[in-house]
Amino acid sequence: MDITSAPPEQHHLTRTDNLTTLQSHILAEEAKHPNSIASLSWILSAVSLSAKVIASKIRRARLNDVLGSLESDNVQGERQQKLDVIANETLLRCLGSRAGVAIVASEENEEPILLRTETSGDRKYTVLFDPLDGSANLDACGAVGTIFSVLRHDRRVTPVERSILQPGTQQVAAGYILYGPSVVWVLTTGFGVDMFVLDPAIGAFLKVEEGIRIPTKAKNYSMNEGNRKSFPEGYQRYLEWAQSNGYSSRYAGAMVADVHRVLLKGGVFLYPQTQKAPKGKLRLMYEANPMAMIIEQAGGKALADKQRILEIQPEDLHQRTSVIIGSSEEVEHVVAHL
Ligand code: AHM
Ligand code: MG
Repeated sequence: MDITSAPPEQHHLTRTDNLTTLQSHILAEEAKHPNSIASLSWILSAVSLSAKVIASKIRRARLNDVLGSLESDNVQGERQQKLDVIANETLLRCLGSRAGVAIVASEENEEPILLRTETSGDRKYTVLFDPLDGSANLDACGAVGTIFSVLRHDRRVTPVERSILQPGTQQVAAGYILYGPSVVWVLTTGFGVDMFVLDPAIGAFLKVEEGIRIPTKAKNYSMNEGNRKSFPEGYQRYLEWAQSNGYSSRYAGAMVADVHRVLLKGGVFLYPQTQKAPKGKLRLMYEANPMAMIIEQAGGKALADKQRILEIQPEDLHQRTSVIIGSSEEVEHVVAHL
């Protein structure tokens, strides 16, 4: 959009022509939450700051020699990339200073970090995140992302760690940042889904689309077919059916990139149970739940086999789940074969 090039009489500014930063959008969203206070805005602004820092570190990763893995595994038993640790620390440092954050929990930390307790009348939140999803793509300059979920902190629940274990329906906000050819932020606070792109020239996320609706159908599926032989039979039947019906396969190997494509173009993203990951590979609380909230808010569906992901009662912070996320008709096609 170049509002300087057209002569004034040709300007017909509509609402989406206006320049809206993420910051001003967040403030407007907060006003829609009757019981929220400014702390939610401050939390989202901390995530925004983290995203800018992480984006710039990723861009310079090869130059600064921070590609490749460390000699350590994370709590999931997965080899950590150097940038996993850098992204995690960035989020912890940015969120740590915000008074509205009671607890942070990350894929990279076994235990949640208790920052401060709530005093009465002072609402606080728990922020969960996967700091760098799909980080195995980094060495090959592939897309990666950050996924986050915000829950209300209920100080009446003890022990405090248990207060985190809320179903996805309780999320106050959820989103992801995709570090691809451009840096894209997709956000919901429960009133639809909006999209922002980082303008590196001014260092701000600008709104490019609001009220995104996922196409109801599209002949695309996104899954790691290398695992096909160890999928439960229903998923194997679905693949047979899709391949006999002219479906295309698209798989980036980073959930953020794959779900983003499904959100904009339609289709279905799947990660079923496999022999190696009998409960599924993806984490419920900071991968599946935020993505499920976004896709549902955009009019799609998000299931774990036949159960709605957002209704699963978590028993463990790092619990895994199978995932079927996408266009409502495409999710139904999968379920019909289970
Ligand atoms: P990560 O959070 O450790 O990066 O793992 C999650 C990633 C997802 O982004 C992606 O969908 C999936 O793992 C890819 O797994 P696979 O290599 O088994 O296809
Ligand atoms: Mg991940």
